[in-house]
Amino acid sequence: QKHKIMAGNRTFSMIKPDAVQAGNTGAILKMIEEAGFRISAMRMTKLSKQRAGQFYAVHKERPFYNDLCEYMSSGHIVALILEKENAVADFRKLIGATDPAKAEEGTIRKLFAKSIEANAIHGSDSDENAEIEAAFFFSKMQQY
Ligand code: RTP
Ligand code: MG
Repeated sequence: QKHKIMAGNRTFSMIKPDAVQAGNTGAILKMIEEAGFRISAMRMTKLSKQRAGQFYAVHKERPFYNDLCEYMSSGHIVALILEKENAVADFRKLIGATDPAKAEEGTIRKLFAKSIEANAIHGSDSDENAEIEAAFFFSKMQQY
């Protein structure tokens, strides 16, 4: 059904190749739903290295950029649009720190990440980026 999408009430996420490969997709989706997020769009796909590079273009000058693009195109990913009040901040809290060694107990990265790079899941870092990233994977018609 159609309903109003309000800025600030949604985020974009991606279950990354290490987590999909390890068979943790279902467990991660369960944690996301139990934390009160509604899945409003979901798609399993695979990124080419070039497309991974576009998604993470903000990091193109960073030393880890090439490795990151190789890794993000190494297998299937699951793209998600998630709805909840205060979605961006609450979701970053649910996934935990980038480096799983620094992630809090009970966070998705603490439970499922393999390393600072293969860290199981992505979460948008601002409302603006959530909209840009959602549009990267889903047409407007797929966003409800
Ligand atoms: P994300 O964008 O994927 O949600 O992760 P994040 O905000 O927590 O971390 P960010 O700084 O945006 O980095 C993006 C992704 O790059 C990989 N990374 N590798 N080898 C390294 O030192 C390193 N640092 C970051 C991770 O996959 C990270 O999530
Ligand atoms: Mg980031």
